[in-house]
Amino acid sequence: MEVEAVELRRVRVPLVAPFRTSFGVERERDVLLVRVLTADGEGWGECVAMSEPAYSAEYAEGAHHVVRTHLLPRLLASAKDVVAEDVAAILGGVKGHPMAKAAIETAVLDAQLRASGTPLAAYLGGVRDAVDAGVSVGIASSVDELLDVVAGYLDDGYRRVKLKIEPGWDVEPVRATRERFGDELLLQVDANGAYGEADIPHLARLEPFDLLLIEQPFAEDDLTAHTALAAALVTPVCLDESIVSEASMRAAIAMAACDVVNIKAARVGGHLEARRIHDLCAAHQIPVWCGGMLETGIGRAANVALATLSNFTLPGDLSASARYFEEDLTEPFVLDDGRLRVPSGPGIGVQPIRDVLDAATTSLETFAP
Ligand code: OSB
Ligand code: MG
Repeated sequence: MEVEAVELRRVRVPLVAPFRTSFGVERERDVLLVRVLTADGEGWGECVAMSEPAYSAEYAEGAHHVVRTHLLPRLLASAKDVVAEDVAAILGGVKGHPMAKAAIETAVLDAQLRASGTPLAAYLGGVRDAVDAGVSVGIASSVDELLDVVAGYLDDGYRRVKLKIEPGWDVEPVRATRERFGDELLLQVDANGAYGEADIPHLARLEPFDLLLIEQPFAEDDLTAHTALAAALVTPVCLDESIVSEASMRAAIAMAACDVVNIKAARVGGHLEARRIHDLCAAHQIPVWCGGMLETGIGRAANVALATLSNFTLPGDLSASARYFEEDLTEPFVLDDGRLRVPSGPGIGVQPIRDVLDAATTSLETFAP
């Protein structure tokens, strides 16, 4: 496939409500979109890096810079004949920046799959046409407020609830949620690395609440603490930030640092590496689920396609567009009996709505080989 041009577009989309985690508050999404243009058409990728380097080292402005200055020149030097399967190698001279690289790989893959008429889910080897929708619930200002928010999501039909936790907001909100909504609720928590190994006895106080998992309690680079927690608890330990590649997944398995994995394609450099991690986990009987980064419909479509792979056996952080935005950049994803339908069109299977996209755009640059 020949790449004729690449557009970099920044968009700003307000969230319907602030999203508070142990690492900060997000009020809007500042998103970098990559659009690859070829003779046959186009392809889209969403860079999920957030405005601050607080979830991981990447952030929107930095990702924009590294894409413009270091990644696109490499891609465009190979523009005459590029396929998605080669993008990681083409960009490999640049260390790190998986979210920036993933946005480019996805845009190339989308263009390639649109040209061949192949849906992304089919290309990846997906086995379902709808995926269970879970919802990630931010830290609230009171337990009563949290319970109201969770009740609203359960009325919407969400099949699983994840509570964001941090020291001072953990046992009480979890206990209250379990007591109010009962034993049947699929409930899990995510600390985004807010605890230390010394907190293991405290985290053990979550054991009575029958959580599906505890996600990333400790720092990204602290696998040994996760190993210690996994050995101490019955509740499964899940890694998010720590898994940045297939190699880091192998290390986590060798160290018995997790029982479950949250796979985000963007965190590991793209869908191809994400599929290798999925396959490795399947071979080790480690269930996985699809995480999210408050994506617009463009990134959401790509996430939903990934979640169709067979070992994605737990509900993902895959919510309807309305959970995030008043107006999404694409036709909204909606809940259908607590599930999201997998787009059936070629590539990611969704298209930005031109007027909405233009109204949200804060900058636009075009690059040619
Ligand atoms: O840790 O899973 C996370 C959002 C932004 C950054 C990190 C995380 C999250 C979420 C929300 O939990 C997932 C979503 O609904 O997109
Ligand atoms: Mg997480």
